[in-house]
Amino acid sequence: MKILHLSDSHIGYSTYNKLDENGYNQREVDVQNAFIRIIDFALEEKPDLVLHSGDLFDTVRPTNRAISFALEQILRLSKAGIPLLMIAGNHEAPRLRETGSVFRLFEHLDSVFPVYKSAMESFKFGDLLVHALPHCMDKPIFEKELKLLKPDKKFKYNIAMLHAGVAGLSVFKTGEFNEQIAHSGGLDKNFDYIALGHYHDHCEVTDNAVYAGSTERLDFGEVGQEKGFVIVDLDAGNWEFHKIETRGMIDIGPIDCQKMDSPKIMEAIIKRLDKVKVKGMIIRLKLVNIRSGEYHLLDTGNLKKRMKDALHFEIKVETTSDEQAIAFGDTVFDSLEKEFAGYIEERAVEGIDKKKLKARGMEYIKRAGGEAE
Ligand SMILES: [Mn+2]
Repeated sequence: MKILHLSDSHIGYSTYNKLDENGYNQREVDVQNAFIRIIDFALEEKPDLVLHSGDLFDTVRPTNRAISFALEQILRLSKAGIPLLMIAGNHEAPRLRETGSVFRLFEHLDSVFPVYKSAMESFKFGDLLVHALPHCMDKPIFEKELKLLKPDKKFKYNIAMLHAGVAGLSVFKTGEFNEQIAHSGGLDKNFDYIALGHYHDHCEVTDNAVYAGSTERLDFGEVGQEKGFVIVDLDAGNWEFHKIETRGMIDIGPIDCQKMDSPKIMEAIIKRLDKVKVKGMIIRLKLVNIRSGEYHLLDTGNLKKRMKDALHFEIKVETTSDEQAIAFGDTVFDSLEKEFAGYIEERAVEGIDKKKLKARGMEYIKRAGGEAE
């Protein structure tokens, strides 16, 4: 039996300002193309089952375009008679019950099995039993359901699937506010395979537990990571990662500017930029220990011109005292928390306790975080 395991496709994700020839956000299209490549592979290789370990969509309420794209691609699998079992991840799990889950739509398709109800469900595929645990909002429920992930000896093969961070000798997590963490000791060694989702860097966590990784790079934290999916051969008892083609992302530097004036810094930057391929790439240049006076003297117009064929170019500056991100073409903001804290700091609000206002604001930001549009 052959299983195709993929995860964290984040359909609907978009960033930067570049549009493709049809007027769609280029990164949104890139994310879609990565998904199409994997469905193409599935149709060609015809695995017995496809597993998607969560975060099929980037948000709780995907756009109509994101939903129709996913539907179209999943229908291709369904029509080919290749079963798809998918669990909801933290990105598509609604915090409020009345929001409902977009996964419900997929219940109407033949041989598509969406799992999204904060409970473990198991599914038979011939000799194989798959125990699927979607993301659960409540930690106690997650922990209770996690304990139900046990192989059933009546079946020749058992697979577990979950969307969570794993903590053990190493820790695999994203730091998102609503993530769930499983202890690696709690993952049963007797499963033939544990299909993990959530952590975006493909890796083997224990002998039998594997993160497929995300199918495209969603931010510079994923620079240098290979993207793709895993083919599991249950009869042979092994698995193999298949890399797919994705858009290039380069992190240049850091260039230490401590002992340089602006002409010297410019020279160092151009030397580095000349060495990289620019066309269609996502590029970040890091400057550290730069005095803000020197930074403002840099000929950024020249840099912008040099990098005009890049899909995105930004300069990340770490001045000697604080850190700020500066982008060309796009505006790059810090996290909402940081932006808000900075705003409160620099405003004098008469008659109001700044500390209290900051604490209250942070609370609202945290609360709103789970229902991001
Ligand atoms: Mn994810």
